[in-house]
Amino acid sequence: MISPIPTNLVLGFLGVGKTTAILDLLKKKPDGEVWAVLVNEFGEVGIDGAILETEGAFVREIPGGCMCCVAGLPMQIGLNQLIHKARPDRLLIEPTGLGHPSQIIESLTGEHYRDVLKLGPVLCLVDPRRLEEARVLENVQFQDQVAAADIVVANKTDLCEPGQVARFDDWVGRLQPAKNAVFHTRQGRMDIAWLDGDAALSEVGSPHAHHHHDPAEPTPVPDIRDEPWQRVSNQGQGHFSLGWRIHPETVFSETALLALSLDGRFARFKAVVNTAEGWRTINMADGALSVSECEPRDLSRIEMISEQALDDAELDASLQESIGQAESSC
Ligand SMILES: Nc1nc2c(ncn2[C@@H]2O[C@H](COP(=O)(O)OP(=O)(O)OP(=O)(O)O)[C@@H](O)[C@H]2O)c(=O)[nH]1
Ligand SMILES: [Mg+2]
Repeated sequence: MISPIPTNLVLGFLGVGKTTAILDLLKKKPDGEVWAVLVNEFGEVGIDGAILETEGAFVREIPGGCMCCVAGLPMQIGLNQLIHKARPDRLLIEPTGLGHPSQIIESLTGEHYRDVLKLGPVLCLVDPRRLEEARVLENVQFQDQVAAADIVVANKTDLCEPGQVARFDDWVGRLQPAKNAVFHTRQGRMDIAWLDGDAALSEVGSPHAHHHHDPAEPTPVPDIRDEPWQRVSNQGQGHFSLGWRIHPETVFSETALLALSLDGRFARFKAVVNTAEGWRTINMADGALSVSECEPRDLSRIEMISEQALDDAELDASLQESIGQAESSC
């Protein structure tokens, strides 16, 4: 009989720093332990999995919408395969920032996983600056994430004014029921001790927040050699995503991609791409851009998320142009 796997959810709104926090936790993993990560993305392409693989954990992605909405089979299959393959000492789960964690928690603590997983404290990252936006405070997914959390962590405090952190403290202090713990951090730095303990498992269901879609059959992904330029889109929860899987030998201009990523229409821009300057991870959230070198991958992945419908043809053309620029600069 295998003992249940300690499991933690890392919640938070789009771009708040969940993947950064998980990468940081993986760096602090005790030697000899095997950790696994299940990452669920709103976009169809899935970038975070490719980013997380670098830290030596077993990673499984569920792209294409909130995992509670695409749930049922894809989530169960993904999770079962991950557990079977990794036999992990700990499981970390990053649901999409545009998702509904109450439903995920229900599945993870339900009959199917009761003897397999032991749900520990649920962590929720919050960017204190976003508490100034009424549309964030009123957003049902955000409210659901906060309600589901045992521990609330203010992240990106390096970008906050002191008053914004003080307002976060005031807001979090007024939440009912009170949270087990509240922390401030930057770059998603967390203490692995926060992962131990029990989840409070408060009643977090908010039926008005939740519209179940019929789980669609997952579409098989074509081989990149047969289709070297694949474009996929998704929409829901007031957001639109447009993503590309591209043959690894297609070389982009880094400068042109960075300029494109700062297009004001995007709430998020993420990419793991081959550029004339080498392989790069590009990450844009709230107008802030970060770029880092990375190892070559099996293919380039690019994803854009916006609150407005995106023009597929126009953005496709912009990407094509940034290949031309790489070629002409060589
Ligand atoms: N300045 C600053 N940047 C941060 C901090 N935490 C994360 N970032 C940056 O914010 C961007 C988004 O971080 P991610 O970790 O990808 O955020 P996420 O919540 O996983 O994003 P989604 O999965 O798309 O919802 C990246 O460019 C990070 O480098 C922080 O504390 N300070
Ligand atoms: Mg992420």
